[in-house]
Amino acid sequence: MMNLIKKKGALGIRGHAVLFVFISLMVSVAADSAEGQESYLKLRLDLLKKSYSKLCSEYTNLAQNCSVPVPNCYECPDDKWLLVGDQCLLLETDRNDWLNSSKKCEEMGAHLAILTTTEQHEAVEKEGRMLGGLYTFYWMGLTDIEKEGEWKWVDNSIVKNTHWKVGTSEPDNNQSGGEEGEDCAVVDSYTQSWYDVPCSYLYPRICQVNAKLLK
Ligand SMILES: [Ca+2]
Ligand SMILES: [Ca+2]
Repeated sequence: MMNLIKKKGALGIRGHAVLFVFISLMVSVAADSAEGQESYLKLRLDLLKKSYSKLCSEYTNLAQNCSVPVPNCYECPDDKWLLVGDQCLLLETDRNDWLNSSKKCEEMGAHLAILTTTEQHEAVEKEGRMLGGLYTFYWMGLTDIEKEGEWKWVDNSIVKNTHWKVGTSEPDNNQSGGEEGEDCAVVDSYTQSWYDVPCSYLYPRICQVNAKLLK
């Protein structure tokens, strides 16, 4: 028991150390030149992430001796990815049709995004607004290409909570883009709304992969 208390104390000190590093970071950034800030921030961020991973790992190990529930700690493949819950999302801005977008995600060991939560949509909006650019629509892993009107995610799961654009007839399988209609879905990152569009259109994409559980 004493060992446990000692370990808890040690963790608290480390927590304060991380806070101190964070405050130092903020002060240093204010004093730095604009040119040096980006590389400096990146370096400090890398260090903080390493500290976070280490603390998470230690905390999880410590919690195994206690009866309290502990949130799991996750990490994404690299800094480009957004950690949302236990998933990693990546908004890629080069434009491709749906099939090639799907392949490009697969080449990374990922898949086109399966957006099922409010938290994921909010993360996409935040990142989409930060990226800006001309195209706010991003491919998701959602299609009704096998059977018209039966929308499925790329893992073959049926869509439960939909975010189709409110106040319109989306998904409308509109044929103005071709007789094949609209069998692939995009999310408008700015409004978090879904639209069906022709699969041949060129859009940026969102890839998704399971986050790695830190142990
Ligand atoms: Ca359709
Ligand atoms: Ca449509």
